[in-house]
Amino acid sequence: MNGGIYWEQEVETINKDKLRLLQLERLKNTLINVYENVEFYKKKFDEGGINPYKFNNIDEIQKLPFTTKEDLRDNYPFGLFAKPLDSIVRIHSSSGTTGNPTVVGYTQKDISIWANLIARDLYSAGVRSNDVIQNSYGYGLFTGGLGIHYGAEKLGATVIPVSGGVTERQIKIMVDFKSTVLCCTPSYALYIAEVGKDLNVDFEKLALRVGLFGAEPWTEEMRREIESRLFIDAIDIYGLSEIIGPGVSCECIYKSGLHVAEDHFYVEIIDPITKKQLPTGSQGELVFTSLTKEAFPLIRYRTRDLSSLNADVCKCGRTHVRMRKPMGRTDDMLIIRGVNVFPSQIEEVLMQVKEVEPHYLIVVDRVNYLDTIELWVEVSEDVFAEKINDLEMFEKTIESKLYAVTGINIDVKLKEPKTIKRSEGKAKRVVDKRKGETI
Ligand code: DLL
Repeated sequence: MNGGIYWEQEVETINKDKLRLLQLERLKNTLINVYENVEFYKKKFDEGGINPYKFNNIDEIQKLPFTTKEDLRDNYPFGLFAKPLDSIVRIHSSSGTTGNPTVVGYTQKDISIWANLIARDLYSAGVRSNDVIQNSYGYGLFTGGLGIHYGAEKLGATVIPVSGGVTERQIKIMVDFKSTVLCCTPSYALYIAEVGKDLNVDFEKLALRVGLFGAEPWTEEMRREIESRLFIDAIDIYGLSEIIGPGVSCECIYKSGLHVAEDHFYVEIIDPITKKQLPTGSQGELVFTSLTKEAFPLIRYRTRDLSSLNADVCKCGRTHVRMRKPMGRTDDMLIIRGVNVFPSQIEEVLMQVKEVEPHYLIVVDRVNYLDTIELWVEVSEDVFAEKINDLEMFEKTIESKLYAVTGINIDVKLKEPKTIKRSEGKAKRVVDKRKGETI
């Protein structure tokens, strides 16, 4: 099965026609599964005049109804499960910000497909069975910890199930156990780098050589920061609990888009307003249909994540479509005095300013009926000591760079080193006081 550059060469390099046939077969089974076992879909299909037994053309997927996060919440906790609880072997859940949490379930077969997908991702990122994987994603209801764990074992690598947090211990383990691979959120990777530096760890001399980072948006600039601080290759891995968890897509060593596991998930990009499918290459909202999931199959799930697709064959030879690094979620978009801005646009600008640290917080408020936006960012220690008098001018310089990219006036507040809260999991980059959020 392995030994070369692919974990499963045949399916990773499958030609498009064969892939479409495979997807159609699997989609047909999925449609019948949801029609027969999930009341919600039976009702939707009947209302829409969809006969799952006669579905014969993959392009007709566009006629199928969407599934949204609200549908999941309305059917909390097990209403969308297509299998009875006695064949479900695992449950995960993600809390989100409002309403009921999202609950997802897996059969034994689902778990084994998921583990294989993660093994495939790790392999494509250059990880092998002789690697030592420090898994610093949180273990528990979050899919990151256990998802990566089972895949790493499937690959035959050595897994250290350290979970997130207790950062000094992370560093000690990394040094003593000679971890070669780090898996965690990109913001936590930066925090690990910072704590390591304070402890005088020379990352260049460590065995660590690659990281698989995901679960939150991160820019190319952030990648460069992580790579240069930890002396590793930083690979992007994407996924969401609703679809499976991590492993929906992942970069290969060429880091030029994330290969979607198209043999298990059918991907579309839609315009979030008109809900129409967009041609390959356009930016829009990612929509996934699971093709092999037994316990929790979803049809046309609207992720709210924004990206675009590239159908060209990658340099690595894999044929599965690649998605661009997600730039954020539709619901992350801030509307400031009528202008739309994404936190990732702000991050991109910020990471190019070498005197500041990659730790920031965006604070949005409304004062006298007018939106205000502040960007809190830490200056690096030497700059803080040296240029304490020039800080105001420095703030103005960053403000004009931000204006050039976003078109809005962002009030930059330089903060003393190590004063902005660090994250051990998903970073919270925005505090929107207009919504009653507090710092
Ligand atoms: O975050 C699964 C995961 C774990 C992915 C570990 C990668 C690594 P949820 O908690 O359900 O699942 O959150 C899913 O996180 O819809 C995106 O908005 C965001 N997200 C996940 N990966 C990326 C990424 C896990 N690589 C939500 N880039 C998704 C940008 C990401 N956003």
